Amino acid sequence: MATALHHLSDYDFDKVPDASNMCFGIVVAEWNKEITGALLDGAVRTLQKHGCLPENIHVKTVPGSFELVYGAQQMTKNDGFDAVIILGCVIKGETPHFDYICQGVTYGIARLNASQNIPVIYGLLTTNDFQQAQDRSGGKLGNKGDECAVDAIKMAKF
Ligand code: DLZ
Repeated sequence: MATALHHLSDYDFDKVPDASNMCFGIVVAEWNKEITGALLDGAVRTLQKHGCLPENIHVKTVPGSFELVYGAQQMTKNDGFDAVIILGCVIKGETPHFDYICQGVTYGIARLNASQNIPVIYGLLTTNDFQQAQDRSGGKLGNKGDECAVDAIKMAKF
């Protein structure tokens, strides 16, 4: 989680493996696309910073965060990927809908990680408001997309 003590884009560059022979799938939700587009930019930029070739980054969109589980499951069926990243943003509204979507995605991705051979990295922002989402998608607390890219490379190596 991003806190005053942890900036999402801060990491030790030298501890990240070389990604020049790796291939990644990214599933990104269209809901709150100003935020998810910024998460995607961060993830792609960081993968490339560590040597991943643009043609080895495969991006697919889904309508909303709830569909990220299906999208990730389809991608994990492709042996060519070393890791899959999901990117979404759920912002709390006036009803309990937020809780159901967040729980559904979280359990779904956890289940995929326990049952498939390809690691799935959890890039879901779950925020109380739009400002908190902006702060974590390239704003004052960094970019969750950067963090997910670094984690995807590390897990691919694992
Ligand atoms: C319906 C809905 C709502 C209210 N809010 C969000 C949101 O903040 N972020 C998001 O990614 N998706 C939202 N959705 C859409 C659901 O994730 C899903 O796409 C629909 O319920 C259709 O399955």
